[in-house]
Amino acid sequence: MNRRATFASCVWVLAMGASVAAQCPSEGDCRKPHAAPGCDMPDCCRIVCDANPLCCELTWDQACADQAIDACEGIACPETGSCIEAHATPGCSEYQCCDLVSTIDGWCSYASWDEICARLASEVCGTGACPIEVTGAIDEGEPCYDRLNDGWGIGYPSGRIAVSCGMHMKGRVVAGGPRDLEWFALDAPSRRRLRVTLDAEFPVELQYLRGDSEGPNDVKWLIGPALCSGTLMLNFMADQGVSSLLLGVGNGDASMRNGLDCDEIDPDNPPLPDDPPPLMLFGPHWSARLECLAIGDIDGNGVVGPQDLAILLNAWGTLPPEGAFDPRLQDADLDGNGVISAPDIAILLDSW
Ligand SMILES: [Ca+2]
Ligand SMILES: [Ca+2]
Ligand SMILES: [Ca+2]
Ligand SMILES: [Ca+2]
Repeated sequence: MNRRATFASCVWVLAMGASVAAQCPSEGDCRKPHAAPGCDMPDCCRIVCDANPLCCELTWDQACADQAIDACEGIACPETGSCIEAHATPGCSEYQCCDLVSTIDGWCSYASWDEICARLASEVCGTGACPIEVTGAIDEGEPCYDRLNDGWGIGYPSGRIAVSCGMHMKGRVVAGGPRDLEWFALDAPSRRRLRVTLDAEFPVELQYLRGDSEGPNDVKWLIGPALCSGTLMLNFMADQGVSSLLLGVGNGDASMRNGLDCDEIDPDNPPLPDDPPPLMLFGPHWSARLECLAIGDIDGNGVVGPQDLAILLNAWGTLPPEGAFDPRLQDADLDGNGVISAPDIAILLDSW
């Protein structure tokens, strides 16, 4: 994750050519002269030919190659190397996949196609949009250009969606521009068990955050089911006090900060006629149901009974270290002290 922090400070703008030459892409390495016009890296080819049309009309001579080396630094699609295998060089061999992954994570075409890039490629390349239909839900009421429900982000007013048992909400997450997160307030006077049922058109990053705006905060888990993998249903314990469920775009490796621009016009900042269309690699819509379960209903079947007791006894002892990140491993720890022991049985029997 450290590489991203380093990368975040290197900002560059990729200028996309306004007109597209007929020969982009064509055969031939953009960085080497060849007889035929055009070259094999679509974005680079367009940039060079926009500046020097002869490169696409006549021949890709030394001047075109020099210009490519100069103008296309950081463009590495396509390049050698499988998109779904890590390699030391930037870019990969399938243009569409390379372009998609690099749009989400610029590191992949800038520094190296590492394991994170390869995993991202396996997850998103070749997967189309998976639109969801949501009926009967309350809209979060957050226009993409406003941050009404974004927790305690710096520079935005604090905002969270107040959660009630049985609530069904819908909304949109945008990842382009200032990153959008949806914050659900789970604040409660005592530890309790909840179920979230989630559908989303984007790869889901879900976190449980303990603590208030003053901190200290503690992100307990992060789960990223694959894109278009269907409905996610998760039972989990929410601690006593202030805590929040955070929904954003990302996967187990990282948050995604690009690829979902707003799909509505900002009245205060309308686009210019020549502006590119919004970048929508996935759909931005989500739907979330929140239900309250009995605290002893470990298997979430609606009753507290012998099966729940059996799960608790099977999990007896100290929680595994992964429990700090995956709340499902804490299901039987009803009092939240990190150990599954007699007091948890007492709580379970109390809610029998
Ligand atoms: Ca939103
Ligand atoms: Ca939000
Ligand atoms: Ca049960
Ligand atoms: Ca316990």
